[in-house]
Order: sequence, then structure tokens, then C-alpha cells
Amino acid sequence: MTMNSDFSDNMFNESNVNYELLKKIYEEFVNSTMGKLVIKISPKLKNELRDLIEILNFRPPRVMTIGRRGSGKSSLINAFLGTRALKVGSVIAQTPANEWLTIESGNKKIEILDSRGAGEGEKVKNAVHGTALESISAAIKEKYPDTILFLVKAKEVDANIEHDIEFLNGVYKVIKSNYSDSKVSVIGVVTQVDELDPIRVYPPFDNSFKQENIYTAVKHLYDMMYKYFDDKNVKLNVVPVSAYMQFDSDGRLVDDLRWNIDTLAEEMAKNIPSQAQMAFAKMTEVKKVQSEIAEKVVNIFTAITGTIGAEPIPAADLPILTSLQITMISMIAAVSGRSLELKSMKEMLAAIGINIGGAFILREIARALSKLWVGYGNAISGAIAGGTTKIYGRAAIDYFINNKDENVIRKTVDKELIAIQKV
Ligand SMILES: Nc1nc2c(ncn2[C@@H]2O[C@H](COP(=O)(O)OP(=O)(O)OP(=O)(O)O)[C@@H](O)[C@H]2O)c(=O)[nH]1
Ligand SMILES: [Mg+2]
Repeated sequence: MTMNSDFSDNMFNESNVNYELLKKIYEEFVNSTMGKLVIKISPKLKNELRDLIEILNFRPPRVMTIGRRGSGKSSLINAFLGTRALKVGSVIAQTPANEWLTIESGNKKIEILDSRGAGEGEKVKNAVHGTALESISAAIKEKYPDTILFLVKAKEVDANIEHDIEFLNGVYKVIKSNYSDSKVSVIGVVTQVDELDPIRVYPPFDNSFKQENIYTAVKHLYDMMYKYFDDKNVKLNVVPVSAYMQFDSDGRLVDDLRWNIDTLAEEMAKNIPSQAQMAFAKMTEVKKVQSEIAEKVVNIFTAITGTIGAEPIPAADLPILTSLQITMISMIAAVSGRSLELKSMKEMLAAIGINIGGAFILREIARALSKLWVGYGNAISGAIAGGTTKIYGRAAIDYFINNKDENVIRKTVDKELIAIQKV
């Protein structure tokens, strides 16, 4: 009943993240006798398992930006990625609009759909797709966005934006009529707030006049969206940002005026579907977003191992628990943006005091970990199995995401492991 560890060995021998293999480990589990038994014992786990599949079955987040030319759409995407992935232009329109574009930078990936709205050339028929709304519809029918960011320059919030909101309404209708149950979120973004008076104040804009002007711009955009956005059931949200970054000819970041990008990412995270959460967490690098997803992963694995442990388990079947725990720890490493190298796994285990010596393939790590379980006797309880998973999961979060001190993590793990044995 142990899991075949070939996949896992390959996974950890590769230096790059290989989600396909991670997924296969999972699939092997659900199709194993043990996996089927777990689902039978606890039907509720089925939903959580489905959630887990979705997280594993990941795809990049899909973000649609709507904003006038020069409103800062490309700059905002670059601000998320921290690089000059997209061309930013002060004079000439830069980003090709109305088509899905996949942007990759390092191990970050995002799909964007850029639209300048109906502002320019609404009447000028495009030979292939017709008007702006018609051509954007074609892209939306291909794939729906998870989030629509409606960008308005801070200095333009009072510049007839009702027409831009009309366009937003049109886009939203196309999404809803093609994907009725999609939960696309609409976030108003006040961009380039650094340009508001007083302009010589820099992030974090710790100046009451500046803050007041930012607030006025946000309030104005909110009121306009509240008045003109058709679907009154949508919870509107407006976030002010500054996204300016300047790079030198070698691509080094020489000036960084980014502000409040984290807040925007946290807002977006609230509505990102499970399948895109993993990639979203990696893209934004926002700790809060990463830990929320990691917690979810820990809870699911705690429930699964707890259910397995509720059946009396002979020591020979313990590797399946450790394999699941290793998968969990790998997922947390991945959420944090680390690669799934064997090295990071070993480092993490060493940090919490589990010395796996020279183990160089996953099977040996699993075997080493199983030995720890034997201390609990021939059979272990569900509480202990689930509890141990939770302790290792939290330790992994502290290690990979919160960058906590190893000694602190180790002490907590020791204390908690002793505590659950007394239960
Ligand atoms: N000061 C300041 N300038 C910004 C900010 N964001 C963008 N810009 C500048 O505004 C100009 C337009 O930015 P882009 O990101 O190219 O705008 P866009 O909406 O993608 O423009 P198009 O692709 O042409 O529609 C560039 O000169 C940017 O450097 C910001 O937060 N502050
Ligand atoms: Mg652009």
C-alpha cells in the first residue's frame, strides 16, 4: 500500500519545479487502495481533495487591464513581477491590446488581456474584429479573466470616466453571458498617485496633504463606479497605487516608486480561483497571500492524514503518511517560490531537527521519517497522524514563507510533538 516513489524521486532530482510530477503523486494517492479508503471513510474529504487537485492543476492567474492609453497598465504588471517584462511607453502606445498575452519572468507567470477601452477609435473598424468591444469579446470567449483591473490615472478621475465605465459594463456583460458562474472581480485602481501634489513626497507618502489627495481620488473613482457600474451585486473596491520603476540599460532597477502594490494583490487574491492561487502567490510574492494558500494546503493534508490515522495503521504503512507530508512540504516550498529541489526539503527538515543524513532520493527521506513514527508504537491514532502533519506543515510555513529563525521553529516543533503524544 505504499506509494510508488519513482515519480517523487524524479521530482526531487530535478532542479526545476515539476508540477506534473507533483500532480502524479497526488493522482497515485487518490487511486491507491488507501486513497479510496480515505474517501470512503470521510466523504467530506472529497471536496477538499478536489480543491487540492485544483490547486495542483494550476494555471497562471488571468488579469484583464482596462485603462486609457498611458494610464499605467503595463507598468502595473511590471510592478507585480518586479521586472521590465512589458514595454512601458510615454509617447507611443506600447502594448498590443485585445489579445491574451502570457508573460513569464523567472518562475513567475501571468496571462494578461490589455484593453484601452473605447476611448480611441471606437468608430474605427478593425478589419478582423470590428470595434474595441467586439475584439475584446473574442479574447474573452477564448478565456475569461479572474480579475478586471480598471485603471484610471489619479489626475484623470474626473475626466469623463463614465464613458470608460460604460466600456467596462460592456466587457463585464460579455463575461457574464459567456461564463455565468464565473466570479470575476472588478477592482478600480487609481494609478500614478505619486503625481498628485505634493509631488516631491516619495513612498510611503507619509504626508497628510498627499494622503488627502490620494483619498479624494479614490473616493471620486469609487463614487463614479458606484453610480455607473451596472451590476449592483458586485462589491466594488478601489485601490490607489504607484507603479513607477526605472531600469538602467542592464535591466537593473535604479528607481523604485512602487507603493501599495501589496494591498492590490491582497484584494485580487480574495477572488482568485483555486487553480490560479499557487501561481498567483508566486507572482505577487505577498507573504499574506502565500501563507493563506499554504494554510489551506496544510489543512487539507491534516484532514487526509488524520483520516488515514483513524484506521489502525500498522508500521509498514507509515511511508504513505510520510509521502503525503513530504508532498505537503513541497507544495509549501513551491508556494513560497522555492524550487522543489531535494536540497530545500533536506534543509527544511534539518531546520526542524530531522537529520536525514546522506539521503539523496526521496524514498530514503521517507524511510528515515517513517522511523520517527515507530516511536509511537505499532499503530498510531488519527489525532497523532493529523496533528503531526499540522505541526510539520506549520513549520514549513515558518521556514519557507515567514523566514523564521530555525531554533525557534525547532523548539516549537519539539514542544508540539510532545504535547500531541499526551493526548
Ligand atoms: N509617475 C508615474 N509614472 C507612471 C506610473 N505608472 C506608469 N507611469 C508612466 O506612464 C507612462 C505610461 O505607462 P504605461 O505603463 O506604458 O501605460 P499603459 O497603460 O500600458 O499604456 P499603453 O500600453 O500605451 O496603453 C510611462 O511613461 C510610465 O513610465 C506611476 O505610477 N507613476
Ligand atoms: Mg501598455
